[in-house]
Amino acid sequence: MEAITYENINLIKDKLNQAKNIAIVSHENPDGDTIGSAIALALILRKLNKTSYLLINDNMPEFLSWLPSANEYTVYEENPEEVKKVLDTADVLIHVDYNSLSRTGKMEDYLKNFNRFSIMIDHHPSPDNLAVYSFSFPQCSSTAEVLYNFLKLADWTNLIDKNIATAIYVGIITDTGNFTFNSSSPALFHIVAELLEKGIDKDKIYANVFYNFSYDRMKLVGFSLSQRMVFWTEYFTAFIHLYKKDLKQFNHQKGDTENLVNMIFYIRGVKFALLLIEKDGYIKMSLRSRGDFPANYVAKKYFNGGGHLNAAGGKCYASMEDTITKLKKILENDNEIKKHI
Ligand SMILES: [Mn+2]
Repeated sequence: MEAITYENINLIKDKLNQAKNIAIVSHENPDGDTIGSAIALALILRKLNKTSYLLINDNMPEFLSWLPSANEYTVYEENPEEVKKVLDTADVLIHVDYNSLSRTGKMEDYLKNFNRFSIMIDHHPSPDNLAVYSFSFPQCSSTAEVLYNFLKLADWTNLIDKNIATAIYVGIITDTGNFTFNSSSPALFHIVAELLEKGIDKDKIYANVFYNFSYDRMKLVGFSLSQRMVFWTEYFTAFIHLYKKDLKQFNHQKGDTENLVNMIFYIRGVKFALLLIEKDGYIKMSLRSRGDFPANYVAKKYFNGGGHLNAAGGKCYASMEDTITKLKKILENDNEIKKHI
């Protein structure tokens, strides 16, 4: 995988210009960044007279479905044959907001066999070698920010219209909790200024994305905070643990637990926050931290995962109770962690 730079951008542009069909893939369990960035890229490429296809493993949550072209995704779980057909005829494959094919769900095997031109646009650390060229910046807030920089490098920002700017903005605000984390670079705000100049309605976008709970979801949040949250003050650590039966009780829909983990930081003094969700045979974990507490270290060393310093994910192949016991032992005993609490 070779990095896309000022030196080779014209070669990349030539490759894209020669292509007819371009497949753009978002990661599974999609968030606003992978969807917003992929849609923005698809719309840019259409302006360059390319046929661009949006592919994904599974359906997107409701809070993103209002985005322009969101309904154009071909969803592998619904229509695997169509996804295969697109990949068979695509001249170029673009991976958006992931750096490991394991993030593409059941599409992984088909993507693995793709042997034509490919690009990865992403901001996660430690990328796999999954494309011919990569545009990868772990220091960026979001893939949406990385994509904007790619468009700038390619001299294509003039193609950004209000819809494209809206999609990019959604990626930025969803990956930064509306500028509450991972978003301190002046460069990011210069980009936001550019997007505002393209005519985005930032308040309406905020409302579409964040004021979008179902009644059931709001009640699940209340239940999680009042019945399923534990604060270990001595470790500056708090977590929410949800059982399958809890999700069922509140008629859980995809995306309903999104951002729940970040609400824990409303508590004064929390440095490390976790969301534990019971799945078949394992506990799915979202780990968040503040300051220099390394959430990714805990995820990687103990919970089969990884991620950014302040935002990571993992899995524990144990019961809820054993997962919680393991977590407590880590906080008690790990010397790297003890430095931070
Ligand atoms: Mn992202």
